[in-house]
Amino acid sequence: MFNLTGKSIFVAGHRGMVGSAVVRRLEAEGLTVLTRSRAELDLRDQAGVDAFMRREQPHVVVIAAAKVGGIHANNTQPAEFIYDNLMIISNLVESSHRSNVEKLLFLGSSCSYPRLAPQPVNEDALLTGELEPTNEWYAIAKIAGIKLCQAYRRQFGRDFISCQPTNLYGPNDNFDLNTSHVLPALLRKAHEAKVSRAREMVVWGTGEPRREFLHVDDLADACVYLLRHYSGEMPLNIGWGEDIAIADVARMVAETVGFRGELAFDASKPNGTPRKLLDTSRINALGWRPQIPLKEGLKHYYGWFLENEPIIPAPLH
Ligand code: GFB
Repeated sequence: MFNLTGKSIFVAGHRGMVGSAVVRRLEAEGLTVLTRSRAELDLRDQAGVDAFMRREQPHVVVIAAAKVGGIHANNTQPAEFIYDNLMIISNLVESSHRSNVEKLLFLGSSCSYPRLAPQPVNEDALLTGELEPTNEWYAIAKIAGIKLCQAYRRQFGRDFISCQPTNLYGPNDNFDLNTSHVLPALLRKAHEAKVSRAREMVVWGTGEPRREFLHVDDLADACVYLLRHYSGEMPLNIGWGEDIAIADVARMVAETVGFRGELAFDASKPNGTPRKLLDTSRINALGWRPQIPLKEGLKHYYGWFLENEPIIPAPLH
């Protein structure tokens, strides 16, 4: 077991949904967390990252920083998705090595697996087939991150580990309809449709693709668990264990919000990968399980949205 007590833990990306959840989780235990905003430290700048790491000498690094977005953002900003992510990951891994970081956790993504991998997707499926074209740029950067951790383990004996989270939702999510993932988009659309008494709300694609959703607080719990209990090359899957069709999750969101109108499917929008359910037997065998069922998670999610609506940026139509 790796002891986190008394260690300085740098959480890269602490303003995002994932990073902020990891910080909440660590601080709840009274652990020492180090953060830097984007204005203070551009993670794409190797010299800046290196100087920061040499100065601060964190013992532990969690790479939750990433250029992220939903299917439309991934599909339309390929250069930023590949470049920003490659730079962030490479800079942090190399600087962590130079600064003798004791433990590093890199967060990959379930979209790194082949588009048509057998379901539920086992960790061994990585690099066995073609990627989903709408997010291959992001996926390739995430695969590079996994490979960097493995390479620094092999060549320099570094305790750098990685994990593969499924689709996530929770506080500090991105609710911009052009760049968000499906759940924040559906939540916002259902809420706005309810408030404006609209007859219908639009759901992208056919509604047939299936996705698995994990509350970000469960993910943060898994990250801390892995920091303490895992040391190996294999990037471990983190998921809920069940998936749901987009049409069904849209109905669930509408019910949570109290929108009683119709769903209108816009088939001109991409479906993306048909199914993406992770096999979590490896992390389960290590002793970790998620706690927040989707229905309960959605209630809290909507509560957070209502409380924070005034500070959530308006959608770009
Ligand atoms: O969450 P999402 O954008 O990304 O979309 P992916 C999931 C599914 O929901 C797709 C449908 O089939 C979308 O067509 N969908 C329905 C919507 N309505 C909406 C909507 O209003 N907005 C959005 N965004 N989708 C992403 C990857 O894939 O998953 C990233 O592109 C990353 O790289 C992330 O891996 C976790 O699940 O398809």
